[in-house]
Amino acid sequence: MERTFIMIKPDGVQRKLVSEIISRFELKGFTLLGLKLMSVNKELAEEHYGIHKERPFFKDLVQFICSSPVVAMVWEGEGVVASSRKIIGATNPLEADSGTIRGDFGINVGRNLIHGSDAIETAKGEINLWFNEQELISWEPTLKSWLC
Ligand code: FUP
Repeated sequence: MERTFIMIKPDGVQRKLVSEIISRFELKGFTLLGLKLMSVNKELAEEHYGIHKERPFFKDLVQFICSSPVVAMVWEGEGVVASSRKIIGATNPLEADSGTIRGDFGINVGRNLIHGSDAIETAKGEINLWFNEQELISWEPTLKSWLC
């Protein structure tokens, strides 16, 4: 089953949006496999955003991600990678549609609240980077009627 890595960034945690954000993934029907509040060190932030290391915003981005706690999560479900990107909205919150997390709560591209993997392969790498196996629980709802 498809999985994705989602991180609520320091601005999302500081603005008390954790429950709001989690509920959007839950209500869509995805399954939470792993969740932790954590401080991010420079090494992890640089690795996670390695693809952007030549970009002018890289240093600020890494500093920001390390500045206060984030909530790291793994969600599972059919089409969860692409669907999460829709739930999250465009990178620039001013361009993100209303109804998306960034569109509803954000203004600044550097403070866009949340990260979600952009492809299935990327998700695999990010999940391995942020979680070890013991931190993830594979489970299926047994009360299927809840989903009907
Ligand atoms: P996304 O996949 O939507 O998170 O966007 P990107 O991978 O393109 O960008 C990663 C992060 O870099 C964004 F979440 C915020 C930051 N960023 C900036 O600070 N300035 C920019 O111009 C572009 C991205």
